[in-house]
Amino acid sequence: MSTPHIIPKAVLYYDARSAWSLAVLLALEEKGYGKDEVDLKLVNLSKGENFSPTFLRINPKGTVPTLVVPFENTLTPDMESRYKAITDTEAIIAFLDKSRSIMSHTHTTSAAPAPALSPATIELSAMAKSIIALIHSSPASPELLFYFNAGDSTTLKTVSPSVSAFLKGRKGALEHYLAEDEANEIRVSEKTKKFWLDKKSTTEELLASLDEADKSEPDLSEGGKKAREEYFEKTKAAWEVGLALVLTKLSKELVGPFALGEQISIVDVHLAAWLHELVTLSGGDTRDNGIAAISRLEAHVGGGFTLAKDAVTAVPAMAPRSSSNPATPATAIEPPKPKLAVLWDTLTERPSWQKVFGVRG
Ligand SMILES: N[C@@H](CCC(=O)N[C@@H](CS)C(=O)NCC(=O)O)C(=O)O
Repeated sequence: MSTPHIIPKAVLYYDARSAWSLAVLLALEEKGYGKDEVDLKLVNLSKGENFSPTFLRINPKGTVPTLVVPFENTLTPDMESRYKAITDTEAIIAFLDKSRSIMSHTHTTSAAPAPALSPATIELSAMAKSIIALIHSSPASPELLFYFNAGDSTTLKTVSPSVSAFLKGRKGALEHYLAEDEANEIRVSEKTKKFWLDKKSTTEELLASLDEADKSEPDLSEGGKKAREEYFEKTKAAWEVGLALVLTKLSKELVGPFALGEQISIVDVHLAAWLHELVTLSGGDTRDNGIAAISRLEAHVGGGFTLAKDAVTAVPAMAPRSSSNPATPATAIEPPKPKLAVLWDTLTERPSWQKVFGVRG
């Protein structure tokens, strides 16, 4: 009797509050992966689970998303490691794109189509690389924009509880791991210990900048006043300076209606997750239409920031029937919109968006 051939599954470590994790979930949907192909494992960042010794053995950077994939043709017991971890969103999405195609015989029950999401020409590939690099650059970081997301005291009161709770959860976890190490309950390398100490000090710095965030201006101590001013300055630098430049550059690079033109590509799954996060941080909603979502984002960036309204879309409108025009719909030109508004409307219509972010109402 032959032993059943068990093929190990890929494992995606993710957090549903992490923008880049959601980009990978969108990619899984767009590529038509079945539930039997990838196991999803939650790593709760707000509880510092990404710093656990177990997770750091998988990804020493302690970041999600992380995709652990079995090596091909290495299902022999003598292999030291039969898995490899892909720890970068761009590489994970590229891997998922290549691993499921019409030609591939994967162990799947999914009959969904497997469209190629990577651009086919050199020119489009270069454009894809450039946009992906732009939205993964430091000034575009969803984490930075989450940490520094209030330019006045009223907004600070609203946003600081969730930011503080997140940071306190991380700090607690780091202290716990460091204490376990101190008590010799766990054995970790000097490198890991240093990693924890560095993360703890940056977390504490961020927490200090939110010190007294719940107090009204007149009740602040001198230190509290200074910390608040600095926090507002950092928010301004992040949104009004850094992100504004990224958004302006991005909207010049977009083709429309998708990032690279008429067809969805890998760029769009990165963009969808990133844009969704920015609009959410700006107080917008998944159910907003493109113009509403992007207007919220523009207002939240501050300093009178606006994007060029350079996307002209034609909507079909029924023209009166006549002998020269039997039934052909005429087209009406809508007022020009920012390209990002068109992209938002295009992405929110997709089943992948609705599955990952919730159905549009
Ligand atoms: N360059 C990495 C960044 C991933 C990343 O920073 N992920 C965030 C969540 S969106 C994270 O895991 N942060 C945890 C931490 O830095 O402690 C990528 O593109 O995959």
